[in-house]
Amino acid sequence: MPVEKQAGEAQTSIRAAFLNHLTHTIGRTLENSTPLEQYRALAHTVRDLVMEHWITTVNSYRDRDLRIVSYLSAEFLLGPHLPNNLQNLGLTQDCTAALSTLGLNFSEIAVQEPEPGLGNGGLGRLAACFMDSLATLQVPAIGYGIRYEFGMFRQEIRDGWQVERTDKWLQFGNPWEIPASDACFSVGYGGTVEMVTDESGRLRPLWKPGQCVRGVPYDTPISGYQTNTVNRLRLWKAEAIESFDFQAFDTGDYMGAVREKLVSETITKVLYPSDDTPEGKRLRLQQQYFFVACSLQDMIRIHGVRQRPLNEFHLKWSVQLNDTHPSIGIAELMRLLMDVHDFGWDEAWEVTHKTFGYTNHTLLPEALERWSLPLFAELLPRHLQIIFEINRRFLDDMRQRFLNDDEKMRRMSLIGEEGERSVRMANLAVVGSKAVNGVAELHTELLEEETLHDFYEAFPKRFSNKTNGVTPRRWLMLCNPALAGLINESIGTKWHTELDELRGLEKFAGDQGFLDRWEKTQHATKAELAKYIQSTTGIAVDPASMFDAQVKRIHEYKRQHLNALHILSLYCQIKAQSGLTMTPRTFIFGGKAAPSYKMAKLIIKLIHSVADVVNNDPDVRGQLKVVFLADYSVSLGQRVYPAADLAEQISTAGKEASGTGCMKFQMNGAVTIGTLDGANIEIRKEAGEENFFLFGLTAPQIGDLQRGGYRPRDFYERNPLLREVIDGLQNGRFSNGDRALFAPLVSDLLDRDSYMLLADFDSYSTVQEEVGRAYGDSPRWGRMSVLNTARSGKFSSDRTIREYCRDIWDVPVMSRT
Ligand code: Z16
Repeated sequence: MPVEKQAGEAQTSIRAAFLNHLTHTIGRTLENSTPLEQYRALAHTVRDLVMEHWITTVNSYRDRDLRIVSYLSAEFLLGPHLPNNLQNLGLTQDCTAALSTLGLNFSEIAVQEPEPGLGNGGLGRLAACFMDSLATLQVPAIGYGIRYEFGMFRQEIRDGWQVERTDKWLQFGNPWEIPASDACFSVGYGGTVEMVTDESGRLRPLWKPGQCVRGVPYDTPISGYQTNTVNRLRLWKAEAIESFDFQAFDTGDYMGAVREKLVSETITKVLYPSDDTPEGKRLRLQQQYFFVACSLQDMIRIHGVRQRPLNEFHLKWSVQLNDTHPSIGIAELMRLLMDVHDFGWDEAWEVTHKTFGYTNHTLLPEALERWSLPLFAELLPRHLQIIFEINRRFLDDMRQRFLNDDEKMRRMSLIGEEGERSVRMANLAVVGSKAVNGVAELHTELLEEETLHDFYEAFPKRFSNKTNGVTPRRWLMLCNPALAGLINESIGTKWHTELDELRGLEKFAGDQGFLDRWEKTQHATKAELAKYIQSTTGIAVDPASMFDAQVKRIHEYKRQHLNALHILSLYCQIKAQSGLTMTPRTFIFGGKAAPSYKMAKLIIKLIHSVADVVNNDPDVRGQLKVVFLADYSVSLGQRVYPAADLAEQISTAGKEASGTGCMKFQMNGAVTIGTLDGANIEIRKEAGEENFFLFGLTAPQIGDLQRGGYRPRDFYERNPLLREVIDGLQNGRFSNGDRALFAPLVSDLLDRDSYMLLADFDSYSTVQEEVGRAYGDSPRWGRMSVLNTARSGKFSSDRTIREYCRDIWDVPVMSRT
C-alpha cells in the first residue's frame, strides 16, 4: 500500500512538472504542442530530477576529498539521454504512465531526441560507457572533451552511394547541457617564445601567443544506475576573447571584429569524421590543444579550491588520455607548472609523469598520430621546446641503458626523422605517462611485442591490458527490455550491476520451456526491427529468417566486402542449382565511411549493388535478403544488437584493437562468427569454443603469409566459386553491365589484398555453411544463444572500470553489497 502510493506520487509529480515545463520553458499548451516540444518539456522535467542528485554528489565528493579521475577524450558518443536517465532514476514506468494519462506515448516522444553524435565509433562510445560505469560505481570523475557544434555527419544514401549531411544536433537547443560561465579559460596559439628576466633576475622563456581564444564549458550531468551519484561531462566550446573585439571596435573595424569571432569559433565547429586515420590537419591540432589546455586549467583551478599545493597535483588527479588525441597535455602540464607556476624541470616532471595514463586503441601504423614539425612549431612553439627537452633527457637516459644502440634511439625518439620531420604523439604519450594500456589481450600483447616493443623493454611495468567493456544498462536493459524482463524473472536483478550474475542463466540452457520463451522474445524483437527496416528502406524482411548483422565503421580491415563476396557466392550457388535451399537469411549492414576514404565508399556501393541483385531476383525466393541501414548511430545500434542472431566480427586477425560491438551482440544473445582478433578471442574463451564460429588465419599466420609473398590471385584461380563472384564483379554482372564500377576493388583484391580476404574466403564460407545448419537446429541454436548471454559478464564496462581504478588510477570504487 505505501509503495503504491509512492508510485502514484511520482506519476503525479512528473505529470505536473511536465505540464509546467511545457508552459513555462517551451511556451505551449498540450493541445498545440508538437512531439518535439513535448520531448523538450519532458527532457527538462527529467533533467531537474538529475540535477538534484548532482548537487548532493558535488557535496559528498568535497567531503570525501578523494582523488578525481579525469578522462580526456576528443570524443564522447553518448547516445540519447532521456530514456537512459529515466532508467537510472528508476522512473521509466511512472513517466510512461504519467504521459499516458495525458494521452501521450512515451516512445513517440523519446524518438524526437537528437542524438549527440560527438564521436566516430568505438573510441567515443567507449568513453561514454566508461562515464556510465564511473557514475554507477560512484567514482569521482570528470569527462573532458569538445562540444562540437556539428557532430558525426548524417549519412544519406543516393543511388547506393554515401552522401554526407551536416548534423545539426544543437538546432533546437540542448536541454541536457548547462553552460558554466564561472570557469572560462583562454587558450593561446602561435606567436613567439622570448627569453625574459623575471623579478628574481632569472632568465626564463615567455610564450607570447599570436592568437587567443576563450573556452566556455558546457556541463552534462551523467547519472549512475540506481545511485544518487551524478558525474560531470565538461565539453568546451571555443569563443572569441572579448578584448580582441574591443580592440577592433575602437579602431572602427566592427566587421573585422566579427570575423575574428568566426575564426575563433571554427575551432569547435565540427568533429573530424575519420576513425583510425588521423588527418594531420592544423585545425585538428588546434582542437586537441584547445580542449586539453582548458581542461588542465580547470583541474588546477579545482585543485586550488581544494587548497592543495600544486606539487600534490598527481595525488589528487589521475588523468587518462583516450588515445594520443589529448597527449599534448603532457607538454602543457609541464608548461603550466614551469612557466606559470614557477616549478623547476625536475619538480614539474615528477608531477607530470605521475599524473597521466595512456590508452592506445590501434595497431595500424598509419593510424598513429604524427604532427609535422613546421606545423607544430608554428602553432605551439613553447610546447615544441618542451618536447625537445623531454626527448633530450629521455634519449640520454636510454643511450646509457641500451649502450648507444643508435637504431633503437631513432625508433624511440619523440621526433621522427624519416621523410618530413614530425612529432610522434604515441612516443610522447608513453614517455610522459605512468601507465600504458591496450584494450584487449591480443592487442596489448602486440603492442608489447611489436608496435611499442622498445618502450616495453625499457618500462615493462608501465604496460598492462584493460580489455574494453560496454555498459549493460544501455546495451541490454534499455535496448532489449523484453529479454531483460525474461532474465529478471529467471535470475533476479542483481546482474544489472554485477554482470557476472548472468551465469545463473546457464542452468536454463537445456530447459526447452525456457528456450521457447527465449526464442519467442527474440522473435518479437526481430519483428520490431523488421518494421523499422520496412519503413526506412521499403524492404520486407522475415523475422523468422536468420538476422545476420555487421554494423560498424566501414573499413577495409573490418572486411564488410568479405561478407558481400560471400553473399554473392550464395547467390551464384542458388542460380546454378535451382531447387537448392538454404537457411533463410537477412543480411543487415550499417556503418559510415570516412568522407575521404574512397575504397570504403565503394564498399558501401558494393553492398547496395549486392542488395539490388539479391533482393530482386525471383529465383532467390526469399532465401536471402540484404539491407543496408543508413545513418548508423547509437540509437540505430540499440535496435540492431537485440535483434541479431549472428554477429559478424570478421576483421583480418591482428587489425582490430578490441571491438566493442561484438560485446553488445553477445550480451543480447547473438552468436558470433569471427576471426581470432581483438576481443573476439576473449568472447570465444568466455562463451566456450562450441558456442562461437571461428574461421580464418591467425595473426601470426597473416604475418608469415605477408612476409612469404602473398599471392591473392592463386586463391582466385584455385576456387571456382570465388572466381565466379570476382568475374561477376569484373564483367558487370552485379552492376547492370557497368564494368568500370568495381574495377578498383577487384584489382586491389587480385593484386594486393592487404587484408587477405581471398586467403580467408574459403574458411569463411565453410564456417558459414555450418552456421546455417546450426540455425536450422533450434534447440542447438537456442542453447548457444542463452550461453552467450550467460557468459558475457566479463564484458561489462563496470569490470573494465574496476580494473582501471585498481591498477592505474588508484581510486576506490563503491561496492553495493
Ligand atoms: C576508434 O574508434 C578506434 C581506434 C582508433 O585508433 C580511433 C578510433 Cl576513432 C577503436 C578501435 O578501432 C576498436 O578496435 C576499439 O574497440 C575501440 O577503438 C575502443 O577501444
